[in-house]
Amino acid sequence: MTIGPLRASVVGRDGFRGQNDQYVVFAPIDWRAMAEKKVPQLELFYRPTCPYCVKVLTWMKNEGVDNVTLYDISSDSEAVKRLVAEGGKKQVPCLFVDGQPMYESNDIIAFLDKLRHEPFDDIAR
Ligand SMILES: N[C@@H](CCC(=O)N[C@@H](CS)C(=O)NCC(=O)O)C(=O)O
Repeated sequence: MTIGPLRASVVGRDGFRGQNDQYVVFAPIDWRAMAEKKVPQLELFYRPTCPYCVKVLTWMKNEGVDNVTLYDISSDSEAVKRLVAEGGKKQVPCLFVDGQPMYESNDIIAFLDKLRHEPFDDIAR
């Protein structure tokens, strides 16, 4: 299918820029769905004195990862309640990914690292 003439400035992975500014499309691209899938809600429960938490937070700072909402459970009793109720235990660090708990610091770092390079739905959790 060829749509044109269109002055396409963005070329997606399912199409390419054809001649005379035509945009050749192989399949409709649901950009909104793709964008929504790529941005899960990220919440990190931590304690400032926990070395595993410091490891995750330091990695995030060094890598410029700033799309995670932070909850310090040493000063936020509501966060503790939520961590235990929804996560199942009080251990930190814990990353909630769209409400799903992930507890191991190495897993959290690996997940956040992968999320920067791949669409959310492509990541095996
Ligand atoms: N293997 C875990 C260890 C996490 C851990 O031991 N966290 C401690 C704090 S440093 C904890 O939350 N312990 C349970 C508790 O304090 O109730 C990781 O790497 O994330």
